[in-house]
Amino acid sequence: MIPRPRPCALLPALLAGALLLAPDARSAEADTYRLTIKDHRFAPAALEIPAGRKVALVVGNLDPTAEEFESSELHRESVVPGGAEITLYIGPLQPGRYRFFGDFNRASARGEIVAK
Ligand SMILES: [Cu+2]
Repeated sequence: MIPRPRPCALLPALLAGALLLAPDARSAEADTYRLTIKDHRFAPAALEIPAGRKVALVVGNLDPTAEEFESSELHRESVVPGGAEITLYIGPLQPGRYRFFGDFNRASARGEIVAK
């Protein structure tokens, strides 16, 4: 049995915040980096981005089922519907590794942002 995806209680507040911030967050200067979800895994599992810069992170979900991109270290939690993609803005980050996972498939969907 696959448990029905259930977003964390925090999600509505985060979504509301994202909507309020959306116009301001669409910075034309942010470079874009991509993550893909397929078979409940993230690719690449380690994504390198420049430290000290805000970047756009496009998360595309090739699976037919929804996934939730979640990272307490990046303070992000967003549902990615099946067959869809979302754009998150992260950074500027200190150099380091920031883990993330798919909250609906925690066993397989894991990765990290490597800021250099
Ligand atoms: Cu979650």
